[in-house]
Amino acid sequence: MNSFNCLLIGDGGVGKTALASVFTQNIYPEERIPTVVDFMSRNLVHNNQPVNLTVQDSAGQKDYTRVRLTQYPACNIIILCFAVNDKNSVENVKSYWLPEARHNAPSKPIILVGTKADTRHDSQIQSSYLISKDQSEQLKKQCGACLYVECSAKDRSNVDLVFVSAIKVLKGEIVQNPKPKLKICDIL
Ligand SMILES: Nc1nc2c(ncn2[C@@H]2O[C@H](COP(=O)(O)OP(=O)(O)O)[C@@H](O)[C@H]2O)c(=O)[nH]1
Ligand SMILES: [Mg+2]
Repeated sequence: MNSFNCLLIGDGGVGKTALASVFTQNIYPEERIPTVVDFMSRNLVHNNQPVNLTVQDSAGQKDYTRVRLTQYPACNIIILCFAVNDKNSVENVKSYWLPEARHNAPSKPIILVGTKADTRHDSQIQSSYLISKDQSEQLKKQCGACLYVECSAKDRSNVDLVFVSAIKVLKGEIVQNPKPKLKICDIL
């Protein structure tokens, strides 16, 4: 069986744990459960072949950087998350997460994920900020990410797409973006 390991990174509160939990257990945690390190796994069938995908959840807080850095070597692919309604989390993609990922896993593929996509249409939540589709595509190019996927753990939209896309990238079914448009020295 093919076994792959993906690492979720991104600011605390963007919904990494909710994404991993919905994908592996179909449970959406309403409350934030602070994570340090967690592993979840799911078996699925891809192109008629069984695949085991381990999802490494990580702590977004900078206090846990040392713990998080130990998680990079085991992963095959990085899922870099921001929340579509959280400008800080978007800015931190370039200023913090991409440099950390590129330093600790220089050649591993990255999928850029915009979480909480439900906030685009939820009239109960008045988001003062929402990243535009153009801005997120631009960010994808700047990160050298192979894909941008927007999802919502809350309404379960595109959750499987995030992880199936990771499997497709790892199996060579999606061509990786050869070079990031921004060099690390431009980002720092
Ligand atoms: N509206 C919305 N809220 C979400 C979504 N995913 C997570 N949240 C909420 O955002 C908060 C932080 O989620 P969590 O998964 O703990 O974030 P993490 O710190 O990145 O692991 C929690 O209150 C979740 O219920 C989502 O898809 N949509
Ligand atoms: Mg968490």
